[in-house]
Amino acid sequence: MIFLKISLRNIIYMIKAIIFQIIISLPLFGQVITVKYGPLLTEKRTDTAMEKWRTNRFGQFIHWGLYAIPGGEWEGKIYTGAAEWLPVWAAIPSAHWDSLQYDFNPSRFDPKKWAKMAKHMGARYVTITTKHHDGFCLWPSKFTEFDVESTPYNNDLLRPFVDAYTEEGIDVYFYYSILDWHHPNWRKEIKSDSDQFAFEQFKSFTKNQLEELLKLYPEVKGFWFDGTWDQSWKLNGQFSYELENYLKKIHPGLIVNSRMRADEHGSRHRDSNGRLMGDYESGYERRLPDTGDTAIIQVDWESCMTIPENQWGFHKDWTTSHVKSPNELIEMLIHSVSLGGNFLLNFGPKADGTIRREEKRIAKEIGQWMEKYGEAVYNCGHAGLDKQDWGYYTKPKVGDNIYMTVFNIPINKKLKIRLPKGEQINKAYLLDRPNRSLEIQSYNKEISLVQIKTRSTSHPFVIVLELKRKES
Ligand code: LM5
Repeated sequence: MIFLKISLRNIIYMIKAIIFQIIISLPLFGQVITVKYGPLLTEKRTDTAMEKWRTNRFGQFIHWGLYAIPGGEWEGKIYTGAAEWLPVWAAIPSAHWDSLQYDFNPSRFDPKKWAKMAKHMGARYVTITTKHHDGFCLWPSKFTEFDVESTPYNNDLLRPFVDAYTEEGIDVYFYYSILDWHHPNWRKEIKSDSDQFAFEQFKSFTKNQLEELLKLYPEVKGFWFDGTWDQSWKLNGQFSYELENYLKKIHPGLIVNSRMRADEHGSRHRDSNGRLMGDYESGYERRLPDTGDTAIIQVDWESCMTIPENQWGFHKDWTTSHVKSPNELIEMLIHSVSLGGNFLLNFGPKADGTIRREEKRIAKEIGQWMEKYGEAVYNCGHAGLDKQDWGYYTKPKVGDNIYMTVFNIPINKKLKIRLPKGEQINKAYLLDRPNRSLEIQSYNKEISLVQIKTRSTSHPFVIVLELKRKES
């Protein structure tokens, strides 16, 4: 008995000691680390260029390059991994892969058609791969021969592309991968002085190309950097800081994603103190923040999404994964907007310059929806209300209305709303039927119910909610 008592006491003592240890070490977690090469700016940007980025909300991503030629197939074998990573999946030597440039001849490339399609889809910006991991450049670059100029096409693709989209009023952004499987001086890791020397050359090459892009296409609104996860780049936090600073100096208003940056301690996206670097968080690749993660609204962010599970560049076989439906994609768009983010939907054009039938159909269906309900997307953000199971709230930057985009119609046709204290519903109506008010029921002090009639379940729809302060 005595033995048991002592050991129980000992256990309690040990637990107390552990708790004490945790408590005294807590300030350590909150300790501020000195960071010299962190964010250029610690607040959200408030300039007009960034405001425009925020109002756009819906963008088109385009992955186009040599990988569109094999389209995921090499020597008779289909590789189900991402088409733009094919040289890795099929272990293709760089020289062999690079020779694809002699087959690159997109004779049916008509950027005006692309731009019209994007416009009809409702995209307000476009982000195109100027250089992906394989190093092939879609523009005629002075700094490499591995570019569109050295293909049978022998023409600048980017100039007519920028013109066509600009003509449609769509903002143009450039995707640029730092990582480079082609360049002799690129290094994944710095292991020796000679690696260090090579990488210094590579850094100049990178800076030169970016400067060249800004000079050739001054309309561009920003860069979407990728391929920055390797040790070599993480060791160069100061360089990425200075590069961001420099690019913004020579091109005022330039918008840069968080993926570009590391601080001098190698911390990426966010510095060692958790502060966002770059102008918006771009870590949401093929995923979205949870609907409950409302803390994300403190920063600008964007999610980029593929239509199949994981294909960015053109892949000829779309049967090996779930291909998202227009409604699923619309839901992801609204989900993003409801948390104050942008949604960048990817397209992978074919090697001949045309867009595959499935993507055209999806773009068209999303466009028909956007035509009707885009009001709930553009210039909208988080509404500050608790999410309910029927769908998502979004709120425009100007005005007091709130939009409810309904994806799931409850069996009782009553849409539950939990209002903040002191608020009540003034009116609710369908966005496409503004003259007919919907019936509101009060369930209790906080919860109201919007009664809807039968409505086709084939497409999500939008209800406008007008709130007013309760008279006290
Ligand atoms: C992302 C993060 C760490 C390792 C691998 C990946 C996969 N993603 C990519 O390499 C490229 N980013 C996408 C936007 C697309 O370009 C894809 O190829």
